[in-house]
Amino acid sequence: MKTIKFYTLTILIAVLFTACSESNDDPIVIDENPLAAFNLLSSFEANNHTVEVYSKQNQYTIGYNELFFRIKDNGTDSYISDASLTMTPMMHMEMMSHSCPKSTISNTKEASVYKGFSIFQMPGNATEYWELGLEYSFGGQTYNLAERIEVKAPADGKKRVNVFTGADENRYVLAMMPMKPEVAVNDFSAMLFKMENMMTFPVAEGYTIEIDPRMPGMGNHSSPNNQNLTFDASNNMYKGKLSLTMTGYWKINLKVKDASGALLKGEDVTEENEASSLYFEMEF
Ligand SMILES: [Cu+2]
Repeated sequence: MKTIKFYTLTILIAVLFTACSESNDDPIVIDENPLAAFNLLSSFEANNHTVEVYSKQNQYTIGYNELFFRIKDNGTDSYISDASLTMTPMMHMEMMSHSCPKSTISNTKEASVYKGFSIFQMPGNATEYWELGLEYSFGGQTYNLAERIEVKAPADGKKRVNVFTGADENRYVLAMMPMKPEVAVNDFSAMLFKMENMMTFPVAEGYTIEIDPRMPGMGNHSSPNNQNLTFDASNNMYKGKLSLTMTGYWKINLKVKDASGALLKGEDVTEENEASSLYFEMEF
């Protein structure tokens, strides 16, 4: 969103600048794509429309993916405003199919740009693949498409999503929110979903996610002033503070407790146990 706003501002400044400078004969090229700063991940042809999917990332990645959508009417070559969209990512595995945690798709300040997120739990492979289903409506009509997408492990191989069975026998998906780690006490957030069935992943509310960041390469030392992640109902996220005292490889050991304080998954880091079975990783 910030990038979109920034982009609108850039156009405005460009227009103002053109208006004020008479001596400049060079044509000012203004790219009209409000998503020009993002990566085009997919361009689906269906129903005489082109549906484009953009992301800050350059691939569909395991973990949290913020996605932006545009729908072009191929007949008029114009982008559709005020459409409503829903997405259904499906992974077709050899023995079964399942979806993943995902958001509704909402409008942005750009009338022809829509956004949402999807949290892929696993990558595709040679025989098992993800398909992105989209249903969209405008002008009183509803259209559908479903196209294969490539979901890959992140280029750095770091773990940003955990799928686990809790002590309550429920299945959960825990995803780290994207962040730029710094040597500082960082804002740190995650999303936690309960797997109700293969298709339904409601937000798990009111839990606690305890964090214990460690540097395994340096005697497994920790850091001071961390804050466990607690639920923020305003955006369905778990928020806390992650203290990183130096650059390098960090393992963020995790413990998830339910609303009553009962431990669902994860272990303490001790002399005998160097890591929790539940963790995120980062290196910077
Ligand atoms: Cu799968």
